[in-house]
Amino acid sequence: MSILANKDTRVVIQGGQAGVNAARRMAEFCYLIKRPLNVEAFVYPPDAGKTNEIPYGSGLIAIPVYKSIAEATKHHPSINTSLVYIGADRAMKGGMEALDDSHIKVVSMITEGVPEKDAKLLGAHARKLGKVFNGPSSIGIISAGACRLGVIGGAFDNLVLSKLYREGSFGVITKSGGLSNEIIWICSQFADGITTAIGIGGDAYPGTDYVSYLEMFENDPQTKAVVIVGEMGGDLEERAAEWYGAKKRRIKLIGVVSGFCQESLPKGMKFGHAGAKEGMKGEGSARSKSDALKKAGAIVPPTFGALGPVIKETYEELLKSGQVKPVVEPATLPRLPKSIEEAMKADEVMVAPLIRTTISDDRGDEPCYDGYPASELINKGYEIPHVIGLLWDKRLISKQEAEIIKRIMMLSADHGPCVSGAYATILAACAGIGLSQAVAAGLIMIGPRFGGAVTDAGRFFKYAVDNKMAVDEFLAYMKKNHGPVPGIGHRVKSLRNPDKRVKELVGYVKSLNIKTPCLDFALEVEKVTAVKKDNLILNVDGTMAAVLVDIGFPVDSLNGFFILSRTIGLIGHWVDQKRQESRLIRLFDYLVNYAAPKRREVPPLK
Ligand code: Q5B
Repeated sequence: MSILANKDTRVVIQGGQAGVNAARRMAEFCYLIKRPLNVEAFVYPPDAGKTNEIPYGSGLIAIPVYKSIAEATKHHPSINTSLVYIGADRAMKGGMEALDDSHIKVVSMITEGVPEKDAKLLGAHARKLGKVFNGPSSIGIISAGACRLGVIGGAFDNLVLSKLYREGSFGVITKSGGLSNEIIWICSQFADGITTAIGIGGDAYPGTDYVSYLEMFENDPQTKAVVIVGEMGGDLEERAAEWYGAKKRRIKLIGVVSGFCQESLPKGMKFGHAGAKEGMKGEGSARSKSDALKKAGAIVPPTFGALGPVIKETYEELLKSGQVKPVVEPATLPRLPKSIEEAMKADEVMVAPLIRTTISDDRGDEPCYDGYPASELINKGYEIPHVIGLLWDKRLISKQEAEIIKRIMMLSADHGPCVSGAYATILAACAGIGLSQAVAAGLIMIGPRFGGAVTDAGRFFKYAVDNKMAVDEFLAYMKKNHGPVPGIGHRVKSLRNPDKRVKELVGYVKSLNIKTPCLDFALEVEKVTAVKKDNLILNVDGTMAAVLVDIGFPVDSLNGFFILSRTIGLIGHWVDQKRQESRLIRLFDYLVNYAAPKRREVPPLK
């Protein structure tokens, strides 16, 4: 048996992420005791309609989130308990909502910092309704082998060490969350463990006092002794002593009160818990509380360190009298599955990686490009072209190569609003499309005719050079096997209207006196094609391609140079339209050649 939380406890958690974390802890306990998850629902209006995924063993359980307690209990009528983990300002409203629901009998509140007047109202309301309000600032309630409500008990390993997978004979009531785990552990090491442990919270006005819980333990035949851990301030311990001494009780009471240090400290010291206030004129002090407990017949160890031996002594007496039987521990216990990260750290699994990268790594404090920390590259004077070199070709390019790339990018960053890419981005911007999608619309235009001929131009010029082809031979080969020569031809540029970008780039590269076999070949091709038709010049794609192949960039990366630099222009066009608050574009009829059939009658349907 157990009190407050048992195998029939079905929980609604009022709270967001903090509540989800509590549910995870509760699921770990359910997994340990091989019972289904006892959390049925969440109430958290901002996430209503969604589900929270709670890990259980190696799986995930989807728990629905509702707007209100009424909605949660309507869909899950077996809910009888609420765990409240919402902000202190909303805690009273949430607690009241739970108390007022006819399904709910126990409300435990983890929330800290709840105003004292709210806590008093919640406690009084629960008493009026004959329900239990535990907390605020309560770590929760745990019944060994049956139910965990809240985060009490600590991590999974601690649950096992504290033997919470099966019932013992000791009840525990504490104000302190941290101490509750310690006392549970002591009961499991010096005796046979706990039945139920309750954190009542360290606030000045806990919703339920020791006496109410002592009554419940007195009526629970499995609980043979109860350990209460009190602290100075208030009169909960005195009232517990009064209750215990009032008549012969079935349970043994072991009491320990912290705060003797107060006697050696200057007056007016503040202590951790809001409820741990200095006693007036010796009343409410640790000593007077301990004396009251002793006088009532409770077992009071002289120091905190003597608590374990006292519990042990009590347990041995219970054994001797036959009130408890020695426990036989289960041979095996469920083990919480490790996460992949944990298992890998322990060298227990080998995972075949899903992807392989050879260019960058961000697992340290900053990204490393091909091994070089970004900040070090900056501080040593490297620039964007060097980053391109590292990420696209895995090499630290020279100053000269970087200068060529910088110029390529500057020359191809934009070519006005009329080219396919910019026009597409402008159309999208005017239709109200966002930056990334509008730029993507422009980028989609980059292909074999517009801007995306760089890679193929590089590939074929390189093929010709590698195979020592003559220009005529190359043109015949292209005509027969591939069609128009990529990198040759322009819609508006021609011998009469030369492309200054091409002249600029060729002029600069030639001035460097480096070997440029591809560029030389491309210029020879232009000499032949431009004679046939004056717009069949070496275009910007072809020039970039030839130069980049000459400085050693891999052919497959070449379109990237146009894509990267033209993205600068596309962003500019989007921002420009946005700045002007441009209206939706609709094509004028006079710009369309309507070659469709004239209007005619639709024949009857056959
Ligand atoms: N003919 C660029 O053509 C264009 C030929 C050819 C042999 C060729 C065309 C082409 C290869 C792809 C290329 C990049 C489609 C261009 C760029 C960036 C830009 C853009 C901007 C910027 C233009 C008419 C006659 C036909 C064709 C023949 C054409 N090209 N023969 N080799 N390469 N080039 N693209 O003027 O006998 O009449 O049937 O595909 O390199 O995109 O500023 O606008 O920065 O944004 O529309 O500079 O050259 O001519 O296709 O009607 O052809 O010429 O076979 O012969 P057009 P088409 P025929 S730079």
